[in-house]
Amino acid sequence: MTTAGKVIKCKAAVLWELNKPFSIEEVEVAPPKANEVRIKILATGICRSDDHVINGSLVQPLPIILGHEAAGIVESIGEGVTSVKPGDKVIPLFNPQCKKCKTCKHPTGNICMENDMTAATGTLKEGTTRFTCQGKSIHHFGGTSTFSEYTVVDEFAAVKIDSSAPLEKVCLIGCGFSTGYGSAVKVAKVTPGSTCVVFGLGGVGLSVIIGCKSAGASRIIGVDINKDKFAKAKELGATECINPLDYKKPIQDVLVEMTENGVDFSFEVIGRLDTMTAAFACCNNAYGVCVIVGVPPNGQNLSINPMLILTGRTLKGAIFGGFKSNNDVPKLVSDVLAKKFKLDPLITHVSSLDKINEGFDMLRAGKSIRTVMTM
Ligand code: CND
Ligand code: ZN
Repeated sequence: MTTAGKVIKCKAAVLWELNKPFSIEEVEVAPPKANEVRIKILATGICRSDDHVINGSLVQPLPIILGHEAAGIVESIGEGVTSVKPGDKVIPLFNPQCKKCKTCKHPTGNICMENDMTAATGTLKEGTTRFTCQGKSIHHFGGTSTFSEYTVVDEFAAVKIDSSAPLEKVCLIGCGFSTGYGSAVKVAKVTPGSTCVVFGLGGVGLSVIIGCKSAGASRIIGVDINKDKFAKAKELGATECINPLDYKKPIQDVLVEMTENGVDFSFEVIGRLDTMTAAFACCNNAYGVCVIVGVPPNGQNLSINPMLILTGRTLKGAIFGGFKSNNDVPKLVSDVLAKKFKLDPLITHVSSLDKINEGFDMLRAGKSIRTVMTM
């Protein structure tokens, strides 16, 4: 029996209020309107950015269905959709690529002007939501909302991937892996023989390490206050790991001493102002490049002495590893299939949507890297 054109009732995790657990609810998912795609989500990862919404660091309209790191199969398409068809394997794109806006036409810019992160409306482009629960309209998150068995996205926010891709693994290409890997290879442009430091050894930080290693860095220093993260970081390419709590001096001073006047490339992959300041200060004064990857707390400012910039350091940042998502996501999936890199070490737990709150508790307790919920 086809579901196309009909409302689908399914399970979703709804966030009704900040700092509260998700409620597993039966939601109604309306059929896709013109230029929209309804997707059956088969696997979705838990990323710290979702948690930033729960704790208010990343401001979004409530109630909302979070989740932005996923893979699924197209269930039905709205009028005018040409890039995907029912049955295609797809990855939803929280940082979409419409290919028509000024940013998409720029050779490197990747914050498509159709994105719903920078000024979140919580709706699709048409201006309304496709989710209803208990008679209330529920917002979309980043145009993806993957903590639901079915979701609807704008056509520009879904991309077809290889039909043989294992969805329970490549879902990480929807955010964590691509963000970290791209931050190293595409944003920082890590060079062979260089020294890198990565602050924060979660799923995104470890993916930065994978990128630094593949770019030929000879020294990769991991920094984390949770030493349980060190073994995996070393397995993936960190040459040494340090814990700021083991030193009396500020960690940037320790790093500058360890590396003879600072590192070539530093990455902040936590989302804190103090570690952003440290990451910037520990890169070489003449040519160091610092990349901000972590999502900072809402409405706060960094205070930086301009002298740090004047001598030649570069401070930059990127969403989604600087990748143009529609172009690059299918290639990254093919790279996984070609065994260019492995996603398995990043997946520490496989779970289900019913256990979403336990999954977030594990992330907060520092006990998981990525939990992938399969449906
Ligand atoms: P996760 O929580 O798994 O990792 C963060 C790591 O930082 C943990 O291992 C912590 O122990 C460590 N940590 C916390 N505080 C400190 C500290 N003071 N000093 C040193 N280490 C510390 O998070 P994740 O890997 O999922 O995400 C990391 C950040 O990246 C987070 O801010 C998330 O929102 C952001 C992000 C950005 C983008 C993007 O497009 N730029 C995409 N996804 C996630
Ligand atoms: Zn993310």
